[in-house]
Amino acid sequence: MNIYNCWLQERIVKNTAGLPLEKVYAEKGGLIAKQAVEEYRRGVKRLTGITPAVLPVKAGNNSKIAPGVFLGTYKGFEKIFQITTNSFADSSADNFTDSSAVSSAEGGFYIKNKDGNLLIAGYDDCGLLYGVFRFLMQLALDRDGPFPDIQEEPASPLRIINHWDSITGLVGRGYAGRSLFFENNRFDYNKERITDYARLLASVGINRISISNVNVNNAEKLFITKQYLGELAKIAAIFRPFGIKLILSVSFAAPMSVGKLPTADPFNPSVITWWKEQTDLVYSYIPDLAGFIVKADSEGEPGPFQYNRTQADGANVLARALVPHNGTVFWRCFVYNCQQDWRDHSQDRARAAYDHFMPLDGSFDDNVILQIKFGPYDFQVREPVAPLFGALKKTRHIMELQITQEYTGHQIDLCYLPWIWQDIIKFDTAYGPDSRIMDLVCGNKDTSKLEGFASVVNTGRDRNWTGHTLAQANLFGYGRIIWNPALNAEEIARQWSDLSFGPGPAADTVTDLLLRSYPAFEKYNAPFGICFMVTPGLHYGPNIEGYEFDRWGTYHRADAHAIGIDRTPSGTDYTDQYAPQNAAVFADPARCPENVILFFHRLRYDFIMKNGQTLLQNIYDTHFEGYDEVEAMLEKWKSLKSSLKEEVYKPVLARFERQLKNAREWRDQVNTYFWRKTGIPDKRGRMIYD
Ligand code: GCV
Repeated sequence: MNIYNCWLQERIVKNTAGLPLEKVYAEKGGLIAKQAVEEYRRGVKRLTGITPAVLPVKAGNNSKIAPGVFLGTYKGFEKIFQITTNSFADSSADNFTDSSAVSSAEGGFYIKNKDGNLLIAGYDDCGLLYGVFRFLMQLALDRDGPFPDIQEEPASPLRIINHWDSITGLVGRGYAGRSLFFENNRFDYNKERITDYARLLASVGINRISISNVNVNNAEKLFITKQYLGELAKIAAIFRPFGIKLILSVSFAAPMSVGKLPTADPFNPSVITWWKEQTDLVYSYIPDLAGFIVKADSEGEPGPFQYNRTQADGANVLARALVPHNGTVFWRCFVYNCQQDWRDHSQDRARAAYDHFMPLDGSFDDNVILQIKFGPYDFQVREPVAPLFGALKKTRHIMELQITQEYTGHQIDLCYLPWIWQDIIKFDTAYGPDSRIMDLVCGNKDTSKLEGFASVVNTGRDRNWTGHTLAQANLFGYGRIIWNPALNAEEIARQWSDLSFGPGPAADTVTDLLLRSYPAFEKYNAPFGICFMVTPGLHYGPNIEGYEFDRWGTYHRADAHAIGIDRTPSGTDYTDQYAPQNAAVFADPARCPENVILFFHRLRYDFIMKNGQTLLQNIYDTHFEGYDEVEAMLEKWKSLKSSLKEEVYKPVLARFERQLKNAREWRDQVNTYFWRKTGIPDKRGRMIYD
């Protein structure tokens, strides 16, 4: 494994299917189609050593020419090979109007064996690019036997990466070195590396990217001005051939901070005009910009509340400025009171997103997309799925995930996230039939307004991109699972390990480690969905009462007898934000899924759980087990010493060693905390410190 190449390793494979790889016949196409041909050429060279000759596809009969791989479009191949693509959605079904909305047929492709040739066809140029990457993935997996026919369409039209990078070079919640794009208060990047990054992202289907933080600081506020737009246009140009469009983070108060107006009130005529003119300027530099992302009225970022306007009023003023350019506003729903008084039990932060946004369903313009964190809090190791999903009927929206491991181990601890994403994606919102998140995202866009996913990414300037080399699996897994939510975490782990290490015993071991990592992490972390027992600010390592008397609204309120917040109708009634069937399940401790039981209930420590043990005993047991599992994972990694290069083996070993220390702190601090509170010992007499 070469740590830089991630899942696009150079490795000679067998081509047992005997594919005619040497000749590639390419239909004439635009920028992205040309990139697809280039990716074919590079990829085949990387996997076989062959440099394919690129030849044009001729109209009419191609049967007399030497067999080869044909790259083109459904339309083109319909004529040349009489292949009908009825099974694919018709382009006329695309009734969206803005550049960020795409019908799921867009990006679709097929790979088909035909008379000794291999055809790779895209519904559009992006589809061709994805088809080429899918073909290369299949080739790299090096399976025996004939090359399979493959046909795919992305489940999620929007597949977004958000960076939280700052122009200083610092990456917000970044654990893989400095920013790929910025350093020292300016744009500073290696063009070749950004091209490689675009390739990696496109190879797993990413089609949108924002490169700077949603907390828009002073210099980044000026990104929408002439001072920086030229630089941004250059970045957009690197991503463009890979089918990835830029999204720009903007500040709601830009009319004041940038435009020097006395107000940012969305109803003020000069504010409306300012946004229009500024947006026109932005698009004169980047005509295919996907739009703006906005964090408003959240954690100190300005927003419409300041002017007694709603979130819809705020979003719509930007949306209207974007309409002439087919742009979209990605408006985040992370709106909550971060100045709460811990003494006040009447407020419940978990309710905030639904309380703010549900009454506005239908008030947002068509080119506004709400970006909603997957859970009601903030990317915790385990949270229920946020109740806005399934409930929103008239407002376009996407789900926000976090690949960067803010609360899941800082890319020091191994924590394979597709494990939790598959649970989220399979969650049934219980609004009628076919109402799992995966059904909603794949569903008819007239009835389901869930259009995809955005995720805060885990990459930086570290040579291996992700700090922990095995955390590459999370970036890969994000792309794969949102492309096809029917894939399970196990298949994805296996694919990533085989592609990265080459199929074989090392890949088997790595797959096993990935799959064990999330359950182990969850066990030694905050128990049963209680959330926020982390070190404040840093968010690594335990601090059981770190947020308990603070302003952030994330309390567990443990005393000598019980822990948790009652979020049922007898408490804050958060459960009522769910569809009735789910509300009933969550409100009933006997039926509530145990991995989130402490999110919904205040329970006594002697509450008996499904395994017949008390809650307290389960807390003790999971924390001992979590630590033991990390110990076993470390040993397993050591077994790979002789089969891996040092640059792969050693840094991961060092991380496992740190993870073990972290798991020990979690185990002992959590267990001691509850032992001190309750005075009830561990039934099995294991060591709990006083
Ligand atoms: C960009 C959490 C993080 C912040 C982040 C915020 C957000 O609170 O700790 O760093 O800020 O989420 O999603 O806006």
